[in-house]
Amino acid sequence: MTSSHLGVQELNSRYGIEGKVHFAAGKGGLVSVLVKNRYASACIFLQGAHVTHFQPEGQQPVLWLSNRSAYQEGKAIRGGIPLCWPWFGDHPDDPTKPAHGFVRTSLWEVLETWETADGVTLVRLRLEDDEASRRIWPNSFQLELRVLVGRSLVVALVARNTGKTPFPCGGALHSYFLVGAVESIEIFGLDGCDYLDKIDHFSRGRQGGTVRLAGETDRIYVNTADVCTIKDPVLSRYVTVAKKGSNSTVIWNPGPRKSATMPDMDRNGYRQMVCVETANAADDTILLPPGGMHILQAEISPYPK
Ligand code: TA6
Repeated sequence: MTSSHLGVQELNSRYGIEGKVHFAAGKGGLVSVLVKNRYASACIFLQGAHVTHFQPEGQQPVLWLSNRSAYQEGKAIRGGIPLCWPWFGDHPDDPTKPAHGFVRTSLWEVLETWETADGVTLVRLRLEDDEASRRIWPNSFQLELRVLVGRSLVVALVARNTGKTPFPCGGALHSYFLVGAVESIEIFGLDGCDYLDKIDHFSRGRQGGTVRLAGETDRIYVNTADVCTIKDPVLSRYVTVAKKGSNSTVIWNPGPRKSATMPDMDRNGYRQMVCVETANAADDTILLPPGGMHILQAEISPYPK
């Protein structure tokens, strides 16, 4: 029996770490793993291997999480770090397939929990293809999510092609960040980068200077591996998003109009969040050969002023 079908009691007996790592049936009965160590606390739902919370000791939460999210099987949680894989956005050819792929609503299994000598917590989760996934996407794969909870949060999505034919491998760590007021933040690291503007028919633009958001913003910055930094004067902090294995960075905020149409978002929820997503989208999607492996990693570090 894989651990994704284990009950909470069995998960705690196999993978719990006294006072540090605990499994519980969370909202909607969805099982989550709660991490608390000397540096921070975090929460990861087994559905979607979805990190929903990361809060360093003595600081504000770093990730934004909607208080109207549906916590039900098969429905993506709004906020935190949804995993978009094997494609980002709408399926390139078939609009009937789920946006952002299918792994963020799949049930992942626990591989390992572990504490390093200096008290950082590691959680490893796995997902493999099955009949259900092959009906949506006819490829054999193995995914592993590695989460390191310390002063920073490291999230690494390791994808392996376990089949006999190459497959296109796109996706994103679709990170939602808590901000004091979205209209007051600046995002450094994308100056001079080209982007595709989703709200203007994916027209191509070029970023001049820092990114400021006024109203709905939905841009795929392409061919950039740079670190992004969110400067938040209201919460008096910087948050850096350093990445590996990613050539796209997506910046998204739904703005008031779109936010009002989203059932799992407060009317004004958009004001306290911004997505800075570690992605491979559009032309940055890679072709993963049989036996190939790709790691998509974000290291999220808050720096209170
Ligand atoms: O990453 C930005 C985006 O592609 C937006 O266009 C918006 O659709 C957002 O993702 C959220 O998508 P979701 O399927 O989670 O509602």
